[in-house]
Amino acid sequence: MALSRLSSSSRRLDLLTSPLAAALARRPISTDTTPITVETSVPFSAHKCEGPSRSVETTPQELISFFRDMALMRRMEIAADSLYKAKLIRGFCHLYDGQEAVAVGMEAAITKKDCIITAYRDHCIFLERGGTLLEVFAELMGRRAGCSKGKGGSMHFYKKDSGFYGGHGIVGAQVPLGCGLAFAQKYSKDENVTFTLYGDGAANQGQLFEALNISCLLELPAILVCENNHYGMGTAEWRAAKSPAYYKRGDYAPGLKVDGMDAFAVKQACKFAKEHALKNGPIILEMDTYRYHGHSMSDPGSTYRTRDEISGVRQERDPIERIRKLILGLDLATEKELKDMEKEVRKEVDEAIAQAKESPNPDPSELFTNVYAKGYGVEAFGADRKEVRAALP
Ligand SMILES: Cc1ncc(C[n+]2csc(CCOP(=O)(O)OP(=O)(O)O)c2C)c(N)n1
Ligand SMILES: [Mg+2]
Repeated sequence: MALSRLSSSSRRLDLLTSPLAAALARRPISTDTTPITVETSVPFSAHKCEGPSRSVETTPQELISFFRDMALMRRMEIAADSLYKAKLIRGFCHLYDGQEAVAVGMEAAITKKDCIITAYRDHCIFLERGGTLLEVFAELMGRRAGCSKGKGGSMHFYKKDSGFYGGHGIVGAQVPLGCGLAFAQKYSKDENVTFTLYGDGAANQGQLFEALNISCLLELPAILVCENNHYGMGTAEWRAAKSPAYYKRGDYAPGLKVDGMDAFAVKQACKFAKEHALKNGPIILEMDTYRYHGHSMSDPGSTYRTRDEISGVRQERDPIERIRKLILGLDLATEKELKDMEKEVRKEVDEAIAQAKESPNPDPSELFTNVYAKGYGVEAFGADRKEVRAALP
């Protein structure tokens, strides 16, 4: 998605700083599709399948787009944190910084005809599916220009025209829905798949196993993606799961454990999973990832884990820093060029926030629209259920 957003200045990165870069200079990096192979950080662990190769094909164009997309996501989430603290965002708000590689790697392996459905940590998935920063910030601030017209807020982002089905606040509830989307894909023989994202906390719910069972029986193109950030609110995975090896928890369903901080490992795993699911049915991908923020804005995130743990992950496994090192190692851009790109991203975010603030609140007449099925009427009662407060047609 980011390439389409690159401004003309960043499209023409100055590449005349190294021999390889000089050779590449005739082609701007953002359109350079020279094949490059990179290795995943660690091998995949596979359950009931042969995992994919660690060698991943990429291009300078993709490397730069991964860097830029993740930098944009990181900045967007940090800006959301500030807006929340300034009380411009209200209600629930769950941030995704740290987990960005899952969003960009997955998108790089699939098309917009493939579906994605997730829980409440949904801002970055929406962006990667082609949503705009304005739609994000306006929705977060409850403004009309938001992707759900300012009526959904942080947990209810959707983009049906590019296969993004939300944005769900009830833990685990999106899993049977995702399997239903895969059922529709198989029924209409359209050769696409559905990626259903859920957390390590959700991974222990009964509905997941029920949905997986029927999906396996029907050989649906359902890919279950457990984003294992190692905590469900303040509960560490080992306190909630007898076996935290989530990629094996499908028992009869194959699974892969993936370094979810490595966008290329994610891309390789998602490509593999798509091919597998179209031929054989469900597969589980466990993405080993980490959230830097607390669970939600009401959680400082430091009472159930140490500051050393958080800073250790930042230093050793950060998904953006990994890509930065690859770009610098391959001499595709200079440190300054990457810093400039980050500055540009920051400006883009600030501009979107300013625009979102200009957008009005939803009209009061919208209070009951998109809530109840049209034409059935609705009555709303007071808390004591005696006094009828509103009766709509
Ligand atoms: C059915 C249900 N139970 C409890 C909650 C409260 N709740 C919200 S998020 C959450 C933890 C989920 O953790 P995990 O699945 O690991 O996802 P993460 O937040 O780490 O992305 C809980 C218990 C809820 N929203 N829905
Ligand atoms: Mg979790």
